[in-house]
Amino acid sequence: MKTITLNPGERLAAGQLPRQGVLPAAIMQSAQAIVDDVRERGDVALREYCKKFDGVDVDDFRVDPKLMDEAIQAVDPAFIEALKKAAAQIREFHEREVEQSWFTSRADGTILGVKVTPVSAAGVYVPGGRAQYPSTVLMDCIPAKVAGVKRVVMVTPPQKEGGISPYTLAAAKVAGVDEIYAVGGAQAIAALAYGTDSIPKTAKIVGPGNAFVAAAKKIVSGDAGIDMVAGPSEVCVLADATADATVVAADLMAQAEHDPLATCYLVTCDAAFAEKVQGRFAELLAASPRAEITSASLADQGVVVVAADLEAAIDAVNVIAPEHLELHCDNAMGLLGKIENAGAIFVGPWSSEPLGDYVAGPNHTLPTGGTAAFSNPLSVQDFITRSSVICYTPEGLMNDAPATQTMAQAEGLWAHALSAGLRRKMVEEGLEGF
Ligand code: HSO
Ligand code: ZN
Repeated sequence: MKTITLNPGERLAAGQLPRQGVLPAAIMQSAQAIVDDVRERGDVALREYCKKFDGVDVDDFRVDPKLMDEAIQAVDPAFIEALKKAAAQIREFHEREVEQSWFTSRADGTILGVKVTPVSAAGVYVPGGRAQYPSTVLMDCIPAKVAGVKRVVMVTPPQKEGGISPYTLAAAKVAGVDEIYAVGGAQAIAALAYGTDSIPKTAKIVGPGNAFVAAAKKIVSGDAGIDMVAGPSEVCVLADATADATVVAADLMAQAEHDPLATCYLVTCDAAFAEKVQGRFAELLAASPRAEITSASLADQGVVVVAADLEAAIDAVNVIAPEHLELHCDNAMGLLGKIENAGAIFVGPWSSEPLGDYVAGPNHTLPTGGTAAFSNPLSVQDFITRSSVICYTPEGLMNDAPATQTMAQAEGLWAHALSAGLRRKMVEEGLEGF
C-alpha cells in the first residue's frame, strides 16, 4: 500500500487518490457502438455479441423459470437456508423505505399531494463470468419487489458451457424474479433499455457490472432510468490502536479480493499501527486462494493515510467518500455524526463489511468512486416514480389565480395568464359548475 503522511494542518487532497475518474473514451466508444447496434438490429445483434464475447450460441435468451426450481433442489440446502435468512433481513430493512402516497388539503379545499407508483418493469444486471454474485441478485431484486414492481427482469451472461449458475438461479427464485435472460455486457443493457423481439424493455436498469456495462448504463440513461454508474469496489477503515491489526488486515483484503482495481484505504493517526496491519498481509495472503487478485489490489490501489490528529483523519475519510467505511476506533458510534460522505458505515469492531455484503439487510449496491458525496445506496426509492397531485376548488383558484396571472405576465406568457384568468372570470360570474 502507498502511504500518504499528512503534516499537522494538512488536508488530504482528492487528487492524491488512485481514482480512475471518468470511464475511458475507448470503452465509451465501443459501448456506444454495441448499444446502437442492438437498438437497430435487436436479437440478431444480441446473438452475435453473445457468440463473440461469451463464446456461446444462444437461440432463445429466455431462461425457463422451471430452472429456478431445479436449482433450488440442486444446490446445498445450507446455501438455500443462508439465502432465505439474507432475503428475509434484506426485505425487512427495505420495507422500512416504502414511501406512501400522501395528500394534504388547504383551508380553501385545494388538495395537494404526491402519488407514488412502482415502475412498470425493472431490469437487474447480475455479473457472471468469473464472479458469481447470488448476493447481488437478492440485493437488487428484493427492493424492486418491495416497491411493488410487477416485472423484475434479471439479465446475466451465460456461462462458457451455456446456461446460468444454479447459485444465481436459486437466488433469483428466493428474490422473486419474474423473468431471466441469459445475456450480458453492454448488449444486455441496450436490450433492457430499448427492448428486442425477445426481451421487452424495462423502465429502470440497476446493478453492477464491468466497465462496458457501466458505460452502457451511462449511454442509455435518459431513455431508461439507471441506479448509478458503478466503479470498482472500495473500503476505507478508520482505525486507532484499539483495533486488532489482523482483523483490519482481513477486512482490507475482503475488499481487495474482489478485483485488482478494488481500492482499500486505511486511515489512522498511528503510523506504527498501519505498519502492524501491513505486516499481517503476508501470512493471510499465503492462505488465500485469491492471493493474486488481492495482492495486486493492495499493491497498486491500496492507500494508507497517516493523519496528524483524529479531526484530520475524519476529514480524509470525507474526502475519500468511500463506498464502505469501517470505524474501528474508540467511541466509534460517537464519530458517526462527523462522517459526511460514505455509502455504508460499519460501526465498531464487530461490524465486518462482509456481514453487510450478505445478510445484515441494508443494500450492498452502493455509490463508489467518491459519488457517496452526492448519491445513495440502492433502495426502494429507485423503483418508484412520484407524481405531484394538484386539485383546486373554485375558492382555491380565486386565492391563487391573481399571483399566477402576475407571474405569467412578467414572463410574457399570454396563454398562461389567460388559463388562470378565464377560470377566475367564471367563478366571478357564478359559473362554478361547468
Ligand atoms: N463488496 C461488494 C458486494 C459483494 N461482496 C458481493 C460479496 N459479494 C460490493 O459492495
Ligand atoms: Zn464484498
